[in-house]
Amino acid sequence: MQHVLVTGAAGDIGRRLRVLLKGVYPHLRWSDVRRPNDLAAGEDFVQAELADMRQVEAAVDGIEGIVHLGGFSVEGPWETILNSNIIGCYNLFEAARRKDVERIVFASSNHAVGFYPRRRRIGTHAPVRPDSRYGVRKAFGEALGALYAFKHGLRVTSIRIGNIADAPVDERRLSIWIKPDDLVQLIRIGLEHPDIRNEIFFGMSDNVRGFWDNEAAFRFGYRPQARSEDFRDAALAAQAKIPPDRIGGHYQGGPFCSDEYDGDADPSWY
Ligand code: 15L
Repeated sequence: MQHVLVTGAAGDIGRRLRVLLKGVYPHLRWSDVRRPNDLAAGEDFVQAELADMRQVEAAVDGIEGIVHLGGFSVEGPWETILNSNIIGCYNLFEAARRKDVERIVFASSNHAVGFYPRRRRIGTHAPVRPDSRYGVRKAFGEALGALYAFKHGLRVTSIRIGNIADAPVDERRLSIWIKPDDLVQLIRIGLEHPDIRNEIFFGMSDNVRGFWDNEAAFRFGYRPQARSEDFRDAALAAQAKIPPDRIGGHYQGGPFCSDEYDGDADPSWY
């Protein structure tokens, strides 16, 4: 793997990867709708609006592997999700096909399955249960991944990222936290492992409270180095200051589930 494009370069994960992927691949290209303000001289950057197919094609030209972080990274109005995330994600996969890109690592999210209760441990065979329009767009990206893998021969890895941060910041994050270095390990499996066709991994570190069975990632050699439990006391102390949330506290997706919630079911049924 020589030529790698990372979209969403100006976002939080993009900024972290600009440090952590340095020197890992001979040619790294970064892309975003706006130029990161700390771009170093000599860094290859292509400005691209994901909703514009011609700009996306220019960004992927000459690239072998893509890490697709781009798009709106939390819940948002439908028009925003539709343009930058649904149309944008389609453009990215379709441009990759047209330009003979070999691999895509798609940054999916825990919010594609956020409406599973925390007490249930799920694997990647559980049907999606998005908790937001944002979660729906992540499920859509995973579906595109399967289409382009099986119909067009791309090698696709979707990583359902929990919460990337230097440390888990509350009780829910003790279950879903991923240290940036562990995410790099998963990304590298997606870009390099010879047996990838279309895989879904959970993006979490070694978390004893994890909601997910990450068997697929382990099968491909993932060995997370960080343990969320090392931060337990601070995370639980922070949790004690957060007001209780009947719906968000029940489901894996937390506040993404309670936001705009007007269901009338007793959440304990699900
Ligand atoms: C996500 O997918 C978001 O991008 C991030 O901002 C966090 O909210 C994270 O999920 C989370 O669930 O903590």
